[in-house]
Amino acid sequence: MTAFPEVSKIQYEGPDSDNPLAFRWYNPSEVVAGKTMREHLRFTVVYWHTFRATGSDPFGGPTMLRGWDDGSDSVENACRRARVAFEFFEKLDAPFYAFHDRDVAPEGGSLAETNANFDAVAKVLKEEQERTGVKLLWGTANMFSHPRYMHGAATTCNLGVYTYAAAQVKKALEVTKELDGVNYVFWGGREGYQTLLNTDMKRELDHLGRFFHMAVDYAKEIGFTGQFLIEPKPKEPTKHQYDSDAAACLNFLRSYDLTDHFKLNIETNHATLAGHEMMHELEYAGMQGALGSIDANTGDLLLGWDTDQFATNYYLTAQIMLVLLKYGLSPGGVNFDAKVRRESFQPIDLFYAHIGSMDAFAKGLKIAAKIIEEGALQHPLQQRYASWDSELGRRIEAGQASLSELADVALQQGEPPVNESGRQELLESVFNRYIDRA
Ligand code: XUL
Ligand code: CO
Repeated sequence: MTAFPEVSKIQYEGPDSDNPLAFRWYNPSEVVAGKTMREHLRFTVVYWHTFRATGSDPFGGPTMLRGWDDGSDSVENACRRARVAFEFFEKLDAPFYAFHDRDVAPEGGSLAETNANFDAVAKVLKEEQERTGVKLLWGTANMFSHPRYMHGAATTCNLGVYTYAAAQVKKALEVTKELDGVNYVFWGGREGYQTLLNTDMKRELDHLGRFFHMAVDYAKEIGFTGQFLIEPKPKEPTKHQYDSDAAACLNFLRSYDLTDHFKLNIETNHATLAGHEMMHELEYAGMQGALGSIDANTGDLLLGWDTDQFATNYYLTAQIMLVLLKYGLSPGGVNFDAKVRRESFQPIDLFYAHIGSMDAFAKGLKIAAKIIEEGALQHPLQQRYASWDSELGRRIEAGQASLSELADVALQQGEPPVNESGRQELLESVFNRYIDRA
């Protein structure tokens, strides 16, 4: 059986190629900044958008043509879909994939039946991983779609639901381990609130902290050594998501003594919903040693919600790769948490979308590597802070100076010397020059 008969394995053909089923920039074995592109980028296909999105929206039904999927909730359909997914990963030459428990296997009539369904599909996933060499970047539990989670999962007011969520994460951890998952993600879709009139925020956050500790303990118990990740997002579905941005997540992790066990999975569209640039979120996580992985997508600033589009803008991908080269990404990956538009309903569009974004990230990597190699931004940055490289600057940074001492210096020096220009416009042009050249 082949679901994509018109596609053979996507090859690198170089920037001059007009073939939409070839890479123009992503050349997996090409070495950039000391590593191959494959090692740097660790491209990952998401199961939920690519194999479960139907194209339906609040105004209309499904549009996607997916001939291999009979639309049923049977385990048989789920297994067939899994094999198609691996044909796709293989032809795209994507080294990783990621899933929620409920993307890959259907819920059954009871929790025990649901777990059995998950095991049955996991068996196929394992077989396909072994056949193709494609690996699981991360697993996660969907604790937001089912109505039982309407008040939250790990922050619910309902103990029975909390218990159910715990069982779901336990199982998802077991399956992620069984499939050698490199990470395990928590995105708290329903972990937030709509109004404080009915919400005990402190109690909910305490429960969330306990929940994460139990997950960490259980991972240890079963020997799962993958990295735990939290994915920040500020709003949608709830008005106030607890994990609203990188700073909120890190503050939470620190408050509940979890920083040793968790890093962050930063998503572009979530960053912009939080009113930040992706680069800000990456730098904030990176500077604290907490940059784990990225969900690579983009929003539409004119729409302003979580549109999960494929990123094709070199300016964005180069900015992202600048930070990833600085802090590194492994054990994470460039995970395409992105979906084709409702109008892009043909299976071939899945290839066009991924190829386009893989190329954009590969080009971004080359731009960023050149900027770093030539110190194009580093030298102006060093110069800008040069006054701090003095004896006094060093003493302040080392915590050896006092306000009185600084006041004495200020009295002697008089009006501080005028600083150099910030040169933002010049630096933006420098950035563009590298986009042209890479
Ligand atoms: C939701 C989102 C999720 C997470 C995994 O906005 O990004 O798909 O990536 O639960
Ligand atoms: Co995401």
